[in-house]
Amino acid sequence: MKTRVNELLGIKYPIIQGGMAWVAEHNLAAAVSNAGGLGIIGAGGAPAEFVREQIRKAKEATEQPFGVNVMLMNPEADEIAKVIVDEGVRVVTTGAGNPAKYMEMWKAAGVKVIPVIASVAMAKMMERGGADAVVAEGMESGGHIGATTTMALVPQVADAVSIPVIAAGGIADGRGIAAAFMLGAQGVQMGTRFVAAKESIAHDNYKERLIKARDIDSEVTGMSTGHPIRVLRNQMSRQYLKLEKEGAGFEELERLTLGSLRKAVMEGDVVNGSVMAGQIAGLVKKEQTCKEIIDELVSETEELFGRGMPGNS
Ligand code: TUI
Repeated sequence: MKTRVNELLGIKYPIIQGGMAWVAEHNLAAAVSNAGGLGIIGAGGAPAEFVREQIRKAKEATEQPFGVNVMLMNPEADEIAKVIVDEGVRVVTTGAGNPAKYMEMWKAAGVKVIPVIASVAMAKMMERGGADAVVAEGMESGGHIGATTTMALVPQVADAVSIPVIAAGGIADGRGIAAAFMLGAQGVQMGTRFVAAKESIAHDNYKERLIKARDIDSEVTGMSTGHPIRVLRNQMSRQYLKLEKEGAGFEELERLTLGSLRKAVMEGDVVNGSVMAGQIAGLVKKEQTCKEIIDELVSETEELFGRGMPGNS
């Protein structure tokens, strides 16, 4: 399972773990990297110094490359961007915005830059700005999403840029990976499946809710505010959608969700918290170690491709 992405990042398999706020901390990132993928520390809304500690802990736990995801709405994004350079992080992914203003600094420091994008226009802009690859993230993903599906987005992005395209959104097994390759991707990024990993610090209630989820349990809140967020349906999402339908303003809706991801991930409040997960949650059936997950993904994908596997030609 070798593509340009393995080479670019110095990893065994072109499988990247999503940079999920609260969930993607150093334990998960190190476990994914030790299993041959690329683990990512999700900075989410965390302060820069907290991110620095996470990076240091991950370095102690793995010799393999790992990355940091910068959620660009974080008020400390500028400081986090510098911490990444200071600490010698090899790979950065970005989400929920345009990372153009950090690109020069990261490139000069030799950091591989992989923006997460949800449109062809953004992918082209990132390539022009010097990105090493892009993650094309479809609206099947959990959390903050764009408007296009993975099936439609990935081939259009693959045609529009010459840097490697990493597919994300709705992928949780070897069939998804094989499909992504067929669409022109050279790697995949997966979040939801890794939330249920043994090494994931997500509360047991969160993991159980995810494992119990059916195909139709996914919902998008915030369509009206310009911040659409995909979650698993619960009391919080119902309340949110009700208020949204009644024409509630941005501020009131923001108040409702303030700290709600933390509440679900850390405290296990899967009733009043935001249980962010992708549409593929229904496919996630059990808790496994990152190594078990990655070994299974690789054998499933290789089974599907046989000797026609990318990189084996
Ligand atoms: O970033 C994500 N997913 C996220 S971030 C997040 S943290 C959060 N928590 C609570 C409320 C709000 C956010 C949870 N999930 N995915 C990557 C992604 N980036 N998807 C879409 C985009 C994106 C959107 C707009 C990328 C670029 C962009 O550009 C806008 C611009 O500046 O032109």
